[in-house]
Amino acid sequence: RDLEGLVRSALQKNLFSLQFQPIMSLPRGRICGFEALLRLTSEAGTPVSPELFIPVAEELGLLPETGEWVLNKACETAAGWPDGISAAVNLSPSQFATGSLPSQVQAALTASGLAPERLELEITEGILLKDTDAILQQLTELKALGVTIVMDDFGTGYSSLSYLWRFPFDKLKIDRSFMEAYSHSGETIQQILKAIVALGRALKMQVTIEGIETVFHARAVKDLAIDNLQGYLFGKPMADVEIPNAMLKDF
Ligand code: G
Ligand code: G
Ligand code: MN
Ligand code: NA
Repeated sequence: RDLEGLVRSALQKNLFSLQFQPIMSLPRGRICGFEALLRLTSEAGTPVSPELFIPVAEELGLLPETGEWVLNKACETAAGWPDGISAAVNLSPSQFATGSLPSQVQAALTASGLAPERLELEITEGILLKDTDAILQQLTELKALGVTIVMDDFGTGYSSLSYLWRFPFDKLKIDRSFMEAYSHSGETIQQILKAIVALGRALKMQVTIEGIETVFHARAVKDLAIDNLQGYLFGKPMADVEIPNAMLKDF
């Protein structure tokens, strides 16, 4: 297939890029970081959706290498931001398969000079389904580097709760499907979010809600004592050069 060829040649042809979406910290409502999101643009200039190319890259076994590129690029970019602003990087299951992820992360930090406290690693529960011991070992090594481990898309999937005590997460990122349902099931969603925040607090984990698209959404979560918010209301993913200077202030 065409897409396969494109994905295969993308690193070599320099067709990958990163966009960065702001993450807000509460209660002050300041930007405390950006999530790095991988983008692929064909040689003809057509953007390819990550929902299409990431699974293909994963199938082709190219994600460990691509993921290493993402780590290096994200750290290098973030090192150019003020000290108070961190970068969040998404990791895929296959990046854990080689066992070299902790040394890759260490290398990306060293090469960029980025302080480990300014790097967050987002993983979904899909990562945790297989080879539990090997994953746990690597997460423990990663934590020892001083980076933050985030459980992404929390609340979806099958058994998120059992992962909470088995793995050393610092932060829960509540899946945006909850905010999507807010307009028609607001009362129920409020109660679920309250319970998740209480759970996070009890486990000494920070809590992020994503998918905040409107002022209505922001108001809905205002009293929940959430640590971080993310969504189109605060900013869409953008290239580093497009980030307004006002967003890159050191507080
Ligand atoms: O912007 P958005 O459409 O980028 O992202 C779609 C999906 O792709 C999300 O689930 C997101 O987590 C994932 N994604 C984006 N960038 C990366 C990346 O660098 N690595 C991995 N593994 N997933 C990513
Ligand atoms: O799975 P993950 O949380 O890493 O997914 C990140 C994806 O979510 C990216 O595709 C990003 O573009 C998308 N995204 C970020 N904020 C919003 C939002 O407010 N609404 C919607 N629909 N998608 C969002
Ligand atoms: Mn994410
Ligand atoms: Na998510």
